[in-house]
Amino acid sequence: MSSTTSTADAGLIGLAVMGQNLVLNLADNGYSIAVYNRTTATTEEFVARATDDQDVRGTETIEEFVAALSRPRKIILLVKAGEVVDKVIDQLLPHLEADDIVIDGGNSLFTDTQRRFEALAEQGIRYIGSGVSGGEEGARNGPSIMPGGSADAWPEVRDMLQAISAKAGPNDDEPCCDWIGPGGSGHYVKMIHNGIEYGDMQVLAEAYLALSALGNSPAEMATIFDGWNQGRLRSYLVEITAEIMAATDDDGTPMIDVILDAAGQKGTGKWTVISAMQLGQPMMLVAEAVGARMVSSFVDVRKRAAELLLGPESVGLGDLSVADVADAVYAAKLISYAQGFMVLADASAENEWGLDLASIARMWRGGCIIRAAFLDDIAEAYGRDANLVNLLFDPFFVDAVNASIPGLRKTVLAAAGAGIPVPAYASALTFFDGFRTARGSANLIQAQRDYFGAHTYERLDKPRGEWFHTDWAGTGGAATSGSYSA
Ligand code: NBP
Repeated sequence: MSSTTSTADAGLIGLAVMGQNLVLNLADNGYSIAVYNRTTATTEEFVARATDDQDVRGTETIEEFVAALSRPRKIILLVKAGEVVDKVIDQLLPHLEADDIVIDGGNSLFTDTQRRFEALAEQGIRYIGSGVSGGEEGARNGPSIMPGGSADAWPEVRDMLQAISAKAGPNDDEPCCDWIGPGGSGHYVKMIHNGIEYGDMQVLAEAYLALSALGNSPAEMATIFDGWNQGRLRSYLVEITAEIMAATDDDGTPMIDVILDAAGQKGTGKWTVISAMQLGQPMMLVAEAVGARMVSSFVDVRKRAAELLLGPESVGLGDLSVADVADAVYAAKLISYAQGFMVLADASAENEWGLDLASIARMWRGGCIIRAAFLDDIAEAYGRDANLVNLLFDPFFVDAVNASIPGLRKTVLAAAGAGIPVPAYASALTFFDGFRTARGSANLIQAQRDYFGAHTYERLDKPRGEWFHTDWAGTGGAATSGSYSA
């Protein structure tokens, strides 16, 4: 299809919504790009729409595509995540040479990326698994890009990826793209981003329920969310929520009132929670967000339950105010991000990735769905102390969470009393109260475990690491179950 004789700077496979927009972004930044798509008609149609100053070159076969690229080749994949990525890599491999660079920009599971990174390294091919966040608009105008994998490939693709990424910072000139780490770490960080995104959305959905119960119309909520977007809650999701509340259908009905309340999900929230659980990290707000989407999808069952199951007699919210709900949103977000960064820190240690948490917070300040003013605060906290044990221990966050927790507590109490489900808020509050309780109730759990399974326990009056067993019922012996752990 192309008549250009020089080779292209880079190539991209997969011309659906993300691929097309990323190519246009690359072309606008002065890169010549060869493109290939399984369905050739899509390639033809796309290339025909490129303007004269966008150097986009269509190819019809993988062979033609690979031959169109400068060496070492830089090939971005934006195909459907899963086995399609493996299929496309298998098609490419016979035509690639040592040192070529393959960049998977899709939402691949990080363990798949780790496997592909290792398999391609054996053949001398460098592999980068890179999360790209920001959807269609981000891909076109500047996404947040989270690349990880073959470190020696980074200097060769850095300029290109940073050129097309979003920019943030005081002068809007700091790229929201930096090296994440080895193996599957880039896709891991993108997965955690998506998990946090689930949490942020649920936190706002619960604010919508509470604000509705306080008697606010969608138009009034548009004003409230817009107000929130001018202060500490300033973020892309609050901004679009204000716009959604203001939008009306053709007949003037608020759009929010005509949309079925059954949420979809593609799996990254679930993956996040599974990974957090495997690490032993309680990323519970996101777990509740995933669960809430699941409950929402039981549309018919919920209708039946609404007929059978009783709520409280009073549905009033007492003296709950809009300001309390704003505090609930803020406190829940602080706790959710603290949980997310606990997971990142643990995953980094477990996998020896050396993640730079301040750099990750900076990368999320622009282009991506969770971009928000307070990511600056997170970056500053990890800038002050890279080994911060917990985000909530940073002086800024200590003050911020202590000041907003009363509003969260009041919102959870009021919602529980009125029978309004606020799983993310309740989970955040429960985590907060558990986290700040120096002596909790797990002594009973340990006693129970020792009673029925001889799992042993530690004592307050003995050093940590010394294990004891009691013959609780007088029917057991001294044998313990030291090797058994759940
Ligand atoms: P899709 O995820 O819908 O994938 C469509 C692309 O995959 C098309 O180019 C299609 O070619 C190609 N493809 C398929 Br399907 N099967 C193929 C096969 N067997 N061999 C070769 N190509 C095949 O596209 P998308 O929504 O642009 O997303 C691309 C990636 O970016 C995904 O991993 C996605 O999860 C991720 N992502 C998407 C968004 C978003 O907002 N959409 C945001 C962030 C990340 P065809 O034209 O021939 O069918």
